[in-house]
Amino acid sequence: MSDLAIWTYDWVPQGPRGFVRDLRLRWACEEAGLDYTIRTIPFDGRETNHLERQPFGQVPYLDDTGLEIFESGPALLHLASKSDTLMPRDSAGEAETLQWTIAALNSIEMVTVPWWFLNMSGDKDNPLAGWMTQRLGHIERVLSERDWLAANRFTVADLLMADVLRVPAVRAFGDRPVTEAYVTRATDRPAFKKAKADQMLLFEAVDAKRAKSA
Ligand SMILES: N[C@@H](CCC(=O)N[C@@H](CS)C(=O)NCC(=O)O)C(=O)O
Repeated sequence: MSDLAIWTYDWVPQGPRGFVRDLRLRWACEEAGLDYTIRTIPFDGRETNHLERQPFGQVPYLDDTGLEIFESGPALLHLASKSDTLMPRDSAGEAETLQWTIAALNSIEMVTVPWWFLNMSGDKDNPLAGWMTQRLGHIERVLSERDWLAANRFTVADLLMADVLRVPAVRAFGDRPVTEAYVTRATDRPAFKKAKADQMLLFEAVDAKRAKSA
């Protein structure tokens, strides 16, 4: 058994399957060839059943031999510290990777997530639409000049940015062919495919168990 444990829910409904953020950490481990195990907490009671490990009642969190980290961003950076596959070791490459990793969270996901919530609520005049168009337009421009965000190669910054941008509603919002090609390029990677398939299998196994005992 590995000393690296990725914690997630034991089950989620169909909707979020393939998008629960433990996938980010699985993907990073797969890219870096790091051994890991998946540990779960009950989905039922999630609001309060693991607050001592994730103060917002969310997943994922990482346990590396007793070192516990919540929030997918720092957990990814911790994994990246273990492998130059995810993070270049030269200072310019590292700085560039860090800046785009934080940009994925703080300049893109900070817009896409609230926009998505309002969109889900059925508001046809989503007040964040203009902000989305502006931020995603900038990403389209940046990606038209390069295949990957930092250091001329795939890094943890691309893993995070692609995971933020691959949300179906975000992909369907406007027409950005360069970003679409980027998301496809990232999610065609075998490490992503394995991470996603494994997440789906975990939840499907619980469905099957529940169906049997019903
Ligand atoms: N900023 C957090 C967000 C985590 C998050 O939104 N997790 C979702 C699953 S992908 C969750 O636990 N949702 C349940 C909830 O918020 O109650 C991170 O990146 O780790």
